[in-house]
This record gives sequence, structure tokens and C-alpha cells, in this order.
Amino acid sequence: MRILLSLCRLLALTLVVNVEVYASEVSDVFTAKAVKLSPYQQRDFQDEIFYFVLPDRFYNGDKSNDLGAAANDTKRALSRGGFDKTNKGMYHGGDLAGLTEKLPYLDNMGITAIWLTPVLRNQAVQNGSSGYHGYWIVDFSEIDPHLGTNAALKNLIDKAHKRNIKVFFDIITNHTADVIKYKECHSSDGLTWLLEGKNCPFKSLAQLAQGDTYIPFIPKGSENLKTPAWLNSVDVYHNQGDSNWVGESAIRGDFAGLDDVDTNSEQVVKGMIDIYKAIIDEFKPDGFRIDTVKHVNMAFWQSFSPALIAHAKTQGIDNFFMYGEVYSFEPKLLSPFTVEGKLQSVLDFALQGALQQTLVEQKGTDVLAKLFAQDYLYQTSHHDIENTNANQLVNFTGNHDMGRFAYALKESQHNYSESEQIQRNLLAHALLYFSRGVPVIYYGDEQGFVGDGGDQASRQDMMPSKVVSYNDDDLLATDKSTAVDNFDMSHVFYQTFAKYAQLYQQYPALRFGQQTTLYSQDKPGVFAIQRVYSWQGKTQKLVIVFNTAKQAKNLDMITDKSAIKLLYKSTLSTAVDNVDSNIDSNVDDNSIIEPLSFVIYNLK
Ligand SMILES: [Ca+2]
Ligand SMILES: [Ca+2]
Ligand SMILES: [Ca+2]
Ligand SMILES: [Ca+2]
Repeated sequence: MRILLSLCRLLALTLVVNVEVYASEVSDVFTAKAVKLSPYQQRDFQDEIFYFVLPDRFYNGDKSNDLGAAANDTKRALSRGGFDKTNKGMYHGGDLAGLTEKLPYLDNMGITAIWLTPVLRNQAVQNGSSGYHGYWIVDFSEIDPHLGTNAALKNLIDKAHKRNIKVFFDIITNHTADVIKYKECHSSDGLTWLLEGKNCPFKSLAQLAQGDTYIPFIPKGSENLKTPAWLNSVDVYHNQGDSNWVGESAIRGDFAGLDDVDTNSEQVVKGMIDIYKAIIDEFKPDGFRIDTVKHVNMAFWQSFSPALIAHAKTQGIDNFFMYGEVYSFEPKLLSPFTVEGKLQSVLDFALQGALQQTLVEQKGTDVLAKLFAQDYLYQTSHHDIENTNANQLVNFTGNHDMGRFAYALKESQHNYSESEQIQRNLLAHALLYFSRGVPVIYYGDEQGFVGDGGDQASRQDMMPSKVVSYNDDDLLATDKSTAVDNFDMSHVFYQTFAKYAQLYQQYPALRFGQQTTLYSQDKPGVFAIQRVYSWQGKTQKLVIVFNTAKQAKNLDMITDKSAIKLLYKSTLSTAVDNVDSNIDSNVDDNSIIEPLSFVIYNLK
């Protein structure tokens, strides 16, 4: 009860009047017409709800491209093949045509922006697996033939824009496909390892200064594989061997053999800017997600980001937006890439970590409070890009590298029942939507996908799969498996995310509101935030109360003070077993936060 009183006191400081709760107003939320979004050209990044998808794993709209480049296409021979629907490391046939066909499915869930894994032309097969994920680019000027053509991508963007959905590309400046080899490590045809462990140990700058260098070479026949042509010179790469992820090697090492571009060189900075200016000119995307940002030197970003934002404006894309992947879980490691690096935003790995700690590991809600208390680190203003702040961070629960949140829940030492996994998953997503930052749904999460871990194990097919290790998964909240089509618009996760999207668009404070923590505790339980937003002479103040405990929590300030109006109360989608619902029956229902649930109040 001390919790509740503290919260009351905090609330009492901020407000006042006597507002009653009308049940009918609560139900209005459910029946409200879809809120009309601003046109995509003018819409703010903070208005978006993202869907992150690997096109190869989504839907096969064109079976004629499953093998990639045509057999007689000698120019693109290395972009042919790698198709095997039974192998999780190979192409599965999904493509841009399939994604275009499924736009209504995304639209109905309230998705307003799509983030595609890289779609530029890849080396199809490399070290025994394939480039189905898109991160092994050889040609930065055209679309991979497995996914379609440049025209197919333009068609996707055109159809998405007609639905007022934005399209963001995943781009890479850190590396290209693995073409360059080292004489000390590889045979002259590049196919055989000379060293134990299939690794070329990193050589530091100090070693290079002593003459201890690798001799890089391009195997015969591969001299002109890359486009643009300047990428075919070994001189534009670091050539220091494989990264061991620490110190100098984090920036200058090869990412498991992928040719690490010398982003310290002015020629490379200009070359990469020109590559992506051309992409903007040709396709007019709404923004970029940038891969492997922390493996590139900060000075590169300081040039790259303002140059592309300015260029996009010349192409009529005024709200062009870029967010980076900095694989770190501390705000003090993430924020320099916005504050110093001039990227507008980064993926909020720190929030992902906090969600895992609170909802998987059952740490206290103070973990969230401590995270958000560091939001000031992102606050800055640059003359050459828009101001950045924590409201623009990109929220996610899991991804194609670390695996799905559902997998973390399944593997938890707490042995959660399926119904509890469902409820924890939905609450994690509520925190994505209703905390500061822009939510991302990882494709398949809305269908209860779980997976066996990260990387390939988390990249299941939405179309019927032939991968045994996918099809034996027990999906959440459905009897289906991944062996069948999973575009089920009645799935409880899909339905719930659609409802979250409606709330998100209906209340501007959920998108733009300045966030303050009202209450947290050092164990699972209440986490209460306030979000305040003023526009056009109006002010909206919302209080969102999350309950991460398996016991209901009772907020008696509603019955006592009536200063807040209930806007939305999450319902237990399925009964959570093992929960203690020992609630005083005299208490007004609107002041109860069910176990693993949340409530949104309007603060007058
Ligand atoms: Ca296909
Ligand atoms: Ca290489
Ligand atoms: Ca690098
Ligand atoms: Ca499995």
C-alpha cells in the first residue's frame, strides 16, 4: 500500500480536479475509428510503428526468382543459387513481390513503417550458407535477384506509400561480402584455410608498423565482382584480419571474414555517401536503418549522416530518418552515436535488456526507472541535423540476431506456463508501444513465433516452412506450427498489437509525450510513468501504470481522489495461472492493475 500512497502523492502534486470514470468511455477506445495518420511525407518519425522483416522468410510472391540470377546471366553468376527450403541457412524464396502482396496484413495491424533487411545484391553462397539475410553485399546499385528487381522494390515502395506506410532500408557501410583473402590464411583460390581454427588473427596497427602485415589478394576470377568498381581495390579495406570484437579490432577487424572497409579514408567516406545518395535518388526510401554502426569510426558517421539527410531533402524527402544498430546495452555506449556521431537515433538495446531483466528474469521495475533516468544522455541539438532525444529511440523486444523475446521467456529458469509466457510477451510489447521511443514488431512475433535461439534459429518462415527445427516449435497462443501459413489476423498477439497501435495513434502523448517516472520498486510490481505533450494550445497528460508482478496491484488513488480518468485497461488475454488475484472486492475495479497487465489513465 505504501507504493500506492507514494504514487498518489506524486499524482496529487501534478493535478487536481474531480473526474469520474465512465465505463462507456473506456469501451469507446475499442470502437474508435482508426485514427487518420498524417501523410507519410509529413509524418514524424515518432508517429511510426515499425515492422522488421526478412523478405526471404516472409512470403514467396514470385517463384521464378527463387534461384536468384538467371542461369545465363554471367555478370551475376555469384548471385545465383543457395536455395534450399529445408535448410535454415539458405534462401527460402520469399521476395519483394510477396511482401507487396501482404501489405494489407501489415496495414490491418497498424504498421506504419517497414524495415527490410538489406536488399542489395549479395554473394549467394559464402562459407557454406547463403546471403538470404542480405548482409553480404557485392553490388550496391541493384536489388538481389532472389528478392526481385529494382522495379519490384519501387513497386513495393509505391504500394506501401499508397497505404501511407513508409519503407526503410537496412544499409551497410562497414563491410562487403567476403571476397578478399589473405596469403597467410587462405589458399590462392581462396577456398582453403591455411590456418587452424578458420580464423585470421587480428593484426594491430602497432604490428603493421613493425611490418607484420597480411598480404590481401582477390582470388582469380573475382577481380571485378563488386559494384561500384572502386570497391574492387584491396586498398580501400583495413586488411588486418578477423575482429576479436575488442579495442582497435572492433573498428578495423573483419566481421568473420567480411571485407572490412577502410572507413577512415576520405575516399571511402565519399564513396559510401555517393552509394547511398544514389539509392535515395533511385528508390526514394523514407529512411535507413544502419548496420554494424559501432564497428565504424565515429568521424565517418559525423560526415555520413548530415550529408545523406541534406541530400534526401533535395529529393523532397524532408523527414528522412536514420537509426543505427549499436549492439551495446548501456545508454552511455549508445548515446555517443547520436550526440557525437550525428545519427538521429539508435536501436535501444538498453531497453531490450531492461525488458528482459524485468519480465524474463523478474528483477524489480527500478531497472526500467534507472534506464529511463539516463535518457538525458541522448539530448542534443546539432546545426546540421534535427535535434535528437530519447523519444526518437527505436524500441524492440528481440531481433534476428539475439533471438525473440518469446524464446527468452521459454528458456527462463522460472519455467513459465504458456499462458504466463503469453502475458509477459504482451506486457513487454505494451512497454514498447507506450514508453518513450518508437516501437518495432519483429516479424512473426505477432503470430506467436518462439524459435530455438538467435541468428538462423530466429528467422522462421511466415509462409509454410520446410525447416524441421522451425516446425517442431510450439508457437504461443495457437495450435498452428510454422509448417503452415502464418498470416492469421485473428491471432491474439496480432489483435493485441493492432489494439496497441490504435491507442498509440489515438493519444499523441503516447508518441510525443515527455516521460517521467512516477513510481518503481526494487521487485516485480508497479512501474508508473507520466507522459505529457502539448500541441496547438492543448495539453495531454497520461499516466501509464504497468504491473510486472504475478499479483494484482491496487491503486486506490482512483477511488479516493478521482483525479484521473481510466482510458484503457489491458485484459488478461488468457488466464494467467499461478497468480494471486487476492483483491479486496470492495475496491473500485478501475483502480486494480491485473497481474502482468497495464492501465492507461488520463490526468486532468
Ligand atoms: Ca521467390
Ligand atoms: Ca575477406
Ligand atoms: Ca569496421
Ligand atoms: Ca525447434
